[in-house]
Amino acid sequence: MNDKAGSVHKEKIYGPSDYKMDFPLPSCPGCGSPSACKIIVEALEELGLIQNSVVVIGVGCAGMGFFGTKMDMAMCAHGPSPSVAAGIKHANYDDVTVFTVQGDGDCAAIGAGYLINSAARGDKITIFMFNNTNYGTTGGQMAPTTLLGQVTTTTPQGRDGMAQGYPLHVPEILATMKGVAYSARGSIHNFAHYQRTKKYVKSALQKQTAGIGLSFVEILTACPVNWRMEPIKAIRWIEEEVTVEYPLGEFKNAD
Ligand SMILES: Cc1ncc(C[n+]2csc(CCOP(=O)(O)OP(=O)(O)O)c2C)c(N)n1
Ligand code: SF4
Repeated sequence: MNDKAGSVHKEKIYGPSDYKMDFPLPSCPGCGSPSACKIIVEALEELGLIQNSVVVIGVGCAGMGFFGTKMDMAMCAHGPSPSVAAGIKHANYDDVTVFTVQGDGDCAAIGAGYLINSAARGDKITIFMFNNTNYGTTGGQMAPTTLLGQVTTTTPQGRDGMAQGYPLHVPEILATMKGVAYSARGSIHNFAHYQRTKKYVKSALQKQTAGIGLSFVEILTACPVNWRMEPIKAIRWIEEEVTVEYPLGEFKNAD
């Protein structure tokens, strides 16, 4: 880009990746999950960690972007990804960067026990939870993260706190735990947030390298199909509604 003084300012935003394959992803149009996976791949490449990383994905849409990479991967049952990741980390201790990519249902509902105990142990792993406010893969049922008033296939009248409980704020909860070194929530609904979230992802991975404790990043992602919205409207909905319930930022950054 030419600035007014006529000098040329070029900043590399991102380039082709050695780790991405030309692979047709099974995600729906406008889905946020592949972009969130891409942030993680970019962060690993920029930190020089990707050659020695293992991704652990649960069952769901969230981690499917990693099928389009050449990375070492373990896919495990719905819920226990943190325990599988901790096992891989213990077996290869300092040498490998191990992280999970989980949906909000996987991580915060069926996997909540695994998550909390991994955090309590201070496992030296990183957990990425994609919050699309519903169970995407199985047709849009209510998740712990579903907004109050949000219509899902299991809350056709909208989620009612008195009847179905209240939205769960996972990084805020984890930030209170001693075993957790880093906890943040980012979004990718515009480019500024994409870049900010990439910083959170990098900070989380660096905490693991430093061996300080468990690191966690929630990433808000769009699920236009189950939200019954056009992709552009889904992006606006994240800005106007989802970030109100789920504020963005770092909740813990321990040395
Ligand atoms: C033990 C077990 N229970 C239930 C399922 C069915 N199941 C597959 S994916 C899924 C929901 C996934 O939702 P989420 O974790 O939020 O991820 P998303 O698809 O939205 O990324 C469920 C319930 C399963 N595969 N295994
Ligand atoms: S169902 Fe939702 S989360 Fe799953 S691929 Fe489609 S848009 Fe993405």
